[in-house]
Amino acid sequence: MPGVLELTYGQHSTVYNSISFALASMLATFIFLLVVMPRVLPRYRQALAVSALVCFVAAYHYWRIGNSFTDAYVAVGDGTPSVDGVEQVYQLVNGEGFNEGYRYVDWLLTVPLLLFETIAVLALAAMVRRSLMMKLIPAAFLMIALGYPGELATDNMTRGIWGALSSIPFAYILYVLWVELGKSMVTQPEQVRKDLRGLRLLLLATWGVYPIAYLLPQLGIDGADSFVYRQVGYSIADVLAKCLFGLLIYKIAREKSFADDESFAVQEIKEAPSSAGKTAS
Ligand SMILES: *C/C=C(C)/C=C/C=C(C)/C=C/C1=C(C)CCCC1(C)C
Repeated sequence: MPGVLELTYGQHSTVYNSISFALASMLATFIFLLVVMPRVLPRYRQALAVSALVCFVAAYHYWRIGNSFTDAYVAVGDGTPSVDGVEQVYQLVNGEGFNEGYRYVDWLLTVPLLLFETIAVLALAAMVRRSLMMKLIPAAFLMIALGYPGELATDNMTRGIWGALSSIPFAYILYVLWVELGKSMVTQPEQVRKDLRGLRLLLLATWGVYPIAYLLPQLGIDGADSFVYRQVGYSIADVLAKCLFGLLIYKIAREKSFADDESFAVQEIKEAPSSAGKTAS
């Protein structure tokens, strides 16, 4: 799949920088989540560990995506934005082009893990958790597998059909999560309930970016612009859906740790340095 044949200097750096930003965010969040793991009760550590894993897997793939991008497009000229008044361009040099496959492999791994961490932080009964995962994971696989052929397609018709098919399991996942998070909110302390509401909105808002970025050609944005917006859209959505989401999972896990076990809060205050007292956030 040759893809876009030429990028301007500005387009090239926009994509390059968004990939680099995503890679840095994933690595930083990965380390942060590992470091703060002891700050929640053991029953919530699995959610943080999985969240950290998501960021690690995504960081690895962003590194591969970055390499694929710099290998695929090479500057024509001496590397400055403008050569003899003519704007520098980057041209596709190899037949295989930029490999969009890394993103799909990444989603195939990270989307089920994100669903898992969301369910894990709720600390539901084992039976409920199991039945939820049995619904959500196959739907996630189906959503991504059905999207991929359309991503490779060069005509809008084929892209649209696969996109529409992929949207069916997508809608199902959002529906199940929305209802299930709603149900579990009833039994949560006030602050946790607020954060779960935020988590649900963040999920809806960020996951919604993917199909929009995918369907840009259908919305009349074509060629290199469509490629650039899509790469930036996917990258920003990934940072919000994995890093920010992971931080929110941590916040909820911490609040639930305090709510579940008073002695946990007391112990934290004792261990804190002199300015204790207001350590509970
Ligand atoms: C960390 C990565 C995440 C959360 C990826 C999520 C990806 C999606 C929700 C993708 C959805 C798609 C559709 C609903 C239709 C078009 C094809 C996809 C795969 C882009």
